[in-house]
Amino acid sequence: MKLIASPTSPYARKVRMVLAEKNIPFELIIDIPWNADTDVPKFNPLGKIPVLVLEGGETLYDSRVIVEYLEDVKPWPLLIPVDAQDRIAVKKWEALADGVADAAATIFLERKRPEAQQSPDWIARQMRKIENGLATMETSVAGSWCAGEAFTLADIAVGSTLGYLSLRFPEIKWRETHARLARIETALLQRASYKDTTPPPA
Ligand SMILES: N[C@@H](CCC(=O)N[C@@H](CS)C(=O)NCC(=O)O)C(=O)O
Repeated sequence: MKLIASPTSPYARKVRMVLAEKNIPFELIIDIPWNADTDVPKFNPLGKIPVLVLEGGETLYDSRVIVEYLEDVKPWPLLIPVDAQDRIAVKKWEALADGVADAAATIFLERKRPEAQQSPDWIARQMRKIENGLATMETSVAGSWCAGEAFTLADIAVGSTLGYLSLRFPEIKWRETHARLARIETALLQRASYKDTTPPPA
């Protein structure tokens, strides 16, 4: 299978980490969806990465669908709990982490526009999502890992988003203000799946 991704996308990093944790072989195709010559719309009508291309040519998106698919294909190591309540808790973590990444990516794009066209109110609204999201994550950490004592997709999603914040918003010193999240990231840094998917410096 092939994964179409960019090196900096937190959503693609989430999928790459799941593939690495499950030791599933894949070919990484780097394609930046913002480039004029991108092929991403040929694989995803929404023009977004990540896209997983299966052996028969079928394409899967978005990252949440892809990680569900990978869990089905190779359930071990288990990253999404089987128990319904635990499963929903982990998926909620994923939604929160992805939502913070969405807000961060929105600000990143807004700041690329000519200064006169940028909306400070819009940026402030997105920044509140980041701050509130981080605060909720911090108080929700339930044990050694985000969702309790087991390493799950929750930690992968949170780590991908924290890594993206460090890349694009180094001024948000989340490590200094969110001790539990800092502890989670320190633990993630022990794992090859996280270390090997570190985005290149901005
Ligand atoms: N919800 C999607 C978000 C994917 C996404 O927004 N990817 C960005 C890159 S980080 C993208 O491809 N943007 C291109 C565009 O919006 O046209 C997922 O989880 O896969």
